[in-house]
Amino acid sequence: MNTPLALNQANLSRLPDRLSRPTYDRGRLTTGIVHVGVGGFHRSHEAFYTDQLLESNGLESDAAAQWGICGVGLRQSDRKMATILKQQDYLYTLIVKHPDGKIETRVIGSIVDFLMGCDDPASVIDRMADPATKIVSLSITEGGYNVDAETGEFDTSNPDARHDVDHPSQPKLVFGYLTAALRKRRDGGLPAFTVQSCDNIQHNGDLTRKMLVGFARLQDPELAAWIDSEVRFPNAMVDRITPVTTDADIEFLRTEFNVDDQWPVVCEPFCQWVIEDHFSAGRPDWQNVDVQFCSNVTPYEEMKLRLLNAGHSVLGILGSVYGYQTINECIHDDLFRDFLRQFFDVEATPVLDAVEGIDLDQYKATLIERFGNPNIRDNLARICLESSSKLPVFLIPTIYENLAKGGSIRHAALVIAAWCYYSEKHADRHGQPLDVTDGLKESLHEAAKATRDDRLSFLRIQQLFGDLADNERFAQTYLEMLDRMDRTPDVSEHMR
Ligand code: CS2
Repeated sequence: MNTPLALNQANLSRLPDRLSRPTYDRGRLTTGIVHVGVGGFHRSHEAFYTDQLLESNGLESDAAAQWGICGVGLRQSDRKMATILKQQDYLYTLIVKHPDGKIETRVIGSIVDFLMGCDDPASVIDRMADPATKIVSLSITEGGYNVDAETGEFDTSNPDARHDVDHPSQPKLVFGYLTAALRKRRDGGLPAFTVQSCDNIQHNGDLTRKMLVGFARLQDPELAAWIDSEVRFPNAMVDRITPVTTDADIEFLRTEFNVDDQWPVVCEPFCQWVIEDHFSAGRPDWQNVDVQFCSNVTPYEEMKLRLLNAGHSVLGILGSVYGYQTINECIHDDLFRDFLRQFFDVEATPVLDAVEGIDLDQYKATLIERFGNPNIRDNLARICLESSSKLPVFLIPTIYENLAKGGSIRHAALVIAAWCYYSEKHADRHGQPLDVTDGLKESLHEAAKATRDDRLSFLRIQQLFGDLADNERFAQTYLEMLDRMDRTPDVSEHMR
């Protein structure tokens, strides 16, 4: 075999024809979008949609060419992405894997630059403040919003937040960057950009506004008021399952296409983005490539968070303790699949608002099909990553609403009891160690260990569960599940 062709701009025209690639002139693109948090998800979603748009309009006008994306990493952990993308002229391959084995591949060209905030904060602030920038979008994970779990306000106890208040030009958190850039824009008489959250959080735009204004107020109340009135924060629901890239994916591109892409992205065919149409300074014509715009995204968000994401967590925790590795493995076990469907039907759906134009039965059936895609092999370790930021958003609201309405809570209670086991043992039921990554790993572990003497200690972690421990019905059901887990950690016994 020939030496693989490095993926970069100069080699684009030498790629095999079977590998789809940008035919638009990337050299004409300017940065209209600055995106903080370039991981797999951004590259399979916003960058994908934007690439589709650029491809579909062929850059016939200068207006179309204004929507290139500049990626931003704020931390050292973004270094690998920065280095690889730069080497590849910001090109990468999207590998879309269908359940029947069909694979579609495309080189995505919408990212045109990348900046590292920890190397040079001014370069990021200046780029955000540049008149060409119209949107700053974020995928910074549920935990990145710096919410004080007790008050729901901006968490001022975070040392990085305190640092940022006193060092406006050397920020560490995204809110420090946004504030510094918006200050420059206001002082320069420029309009504000839109801040577009792409994270799995209910009312992600409203939350971003609250956190950003909350931070800015600590620094400069007048600026905070300007941000509050000038910046638009559209709420949005984002969806595409994007597992972690493996060496086999890199190898696949080498053998299939003789191309050397150091960090391709794998994803499922399904893709959805529903956005409230409020933008401060214009937006790409994403509606031309199937992005949905609406006036109120709440029902879509709720449906996705409480079915898809909660469903992932249900399988993630139970499956990890059972000893499974991937979501599709769980779905191919009838017991797990039926348990998930029951959780959907009996606990999640009864407390969901109807979504106009969506048949929930169909949506749930599609989710089970998507989860079962044997070629996606989404790792349970990815799903369980930072569960302490996820469950309060994905699962706990469903429990509270069922308690208020007298609905079922048994499935959710088992998941929490299994999470307690997982947090104590960091191992599956056979004693095989599990790779647990969670900002609260230590406190979860301590609280889970303490259940030996104080059965409710885990459930009393208030920042996760609120006052669930004081709810008699919930506490009773949870204790029953905990006793069962003590009898045997074989969760399948408790799922029947
Ligand atoms: C997952 C999500 O992280 C998780 O827990 O549920 O990453 C999920 O795959 C995406 O939201 C799908 O759109």
